[in-house]
Amino acid sequence: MLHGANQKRNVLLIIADDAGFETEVYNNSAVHTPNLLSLAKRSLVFNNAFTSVSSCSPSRSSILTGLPQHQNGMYGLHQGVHHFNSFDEVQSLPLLLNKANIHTGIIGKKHVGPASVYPFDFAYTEENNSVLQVGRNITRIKLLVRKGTRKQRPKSQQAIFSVRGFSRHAQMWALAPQYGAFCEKFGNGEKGMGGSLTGPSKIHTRSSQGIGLVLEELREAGYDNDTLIIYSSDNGIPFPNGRTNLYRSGTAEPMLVSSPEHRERWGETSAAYVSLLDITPTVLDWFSVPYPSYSLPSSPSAPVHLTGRSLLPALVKEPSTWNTVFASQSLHEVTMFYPMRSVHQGAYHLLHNHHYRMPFPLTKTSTSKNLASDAAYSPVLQSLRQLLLKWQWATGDPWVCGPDHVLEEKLEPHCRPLYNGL
Ligand SMILES: [Ca+2]
Repeated sequence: MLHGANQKRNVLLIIADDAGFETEVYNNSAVHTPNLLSLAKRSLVFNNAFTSVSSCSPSRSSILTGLPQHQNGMYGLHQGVHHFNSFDEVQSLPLLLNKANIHTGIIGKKHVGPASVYPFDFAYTEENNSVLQVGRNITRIKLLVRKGTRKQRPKSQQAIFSVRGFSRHAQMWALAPQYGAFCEKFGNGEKGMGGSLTGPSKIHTRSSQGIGLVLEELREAGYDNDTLIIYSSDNGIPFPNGRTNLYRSGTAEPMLVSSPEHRERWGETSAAYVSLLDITPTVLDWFSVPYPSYSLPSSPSAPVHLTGRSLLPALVKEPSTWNTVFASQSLHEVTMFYPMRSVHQGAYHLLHNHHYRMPFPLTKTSTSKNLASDAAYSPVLQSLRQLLLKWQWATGDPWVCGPDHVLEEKLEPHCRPLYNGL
């Protein structure tokens, strides 16, 4: 996409933590989210948006690199003694924007590393502040946005402000401790467990209030007509069948994209299948920054390229062929190892559990009927398997040969049998 060299453009990326569809934008009448609804009226609202991984740090790294977790290296949660990190050589979105002389900022939950891969010029995150203040205190968030947007910068520079706050899960526990430390009692059938919407709806209403404050700051700073705004979440809601599985309930995300330069479809909905892997290519397209050509040492034979796409064309015309998204999950915390890969194409969803012989306690029910053993769907199954394998090879997936084979990269990458009797 072309634009004049002196034209200023900005991006505001709002990632609500563990958010679902409990908003008026998605026709939930039990919660009051007027500011989000107002943003939706000048956005294209996607009804089939998916995260590529249903876990905080892996998802945030995928959003900020355009690479699935198995390719960027953030296999699990970043914090704590296990400190999962993206590979040192990964060319992330903030890194590419910095190189292009575009000012970047982040407010709220960051939860990715190392710092050298995710450099932000303006950062108020859990790394240097209380996450309660920068991720949940909406007044503090508003003041930080004011500070960031009004900071004097050379005219040639543009800005991306990634407000990644509005953390929800701890609030959920705090507001409803009777559900248990991990909300494991929510909706379990016991009296009082899951009947009330009061606690969760308070959180969504407060998120919407925060978004209203942030957008007001943007207007006050004069960025109203040159800012691309993207609203989404990082993973499924933190309830059973939500976060940490690759079923639709764990991966479907709200997604609003608002561009002042593309008003053709404001207030409309899109049925196109889109992924959080599309955010990096979308922002690069908005700024006309090309993606570099390089390889990662972890997978020298698979040159790094973005498998997502820019969403900007969808803001003008409904895409007719966007019907496929991929997902890849390996770990949440280090002990929660459930390697899965999936491809979702139209009505069909192939979910390949690499450790399918292990117990899988993360989800109690599937919302779909399992057609894998139905001979009538064998051609569909084969086609999806091939599609998924092709994506795994293209993205340098170290798990591509599992569980019965191991990937050997010497000379030509290939799968060698483990002879493990499985
Ligand atoms: Ca999260």
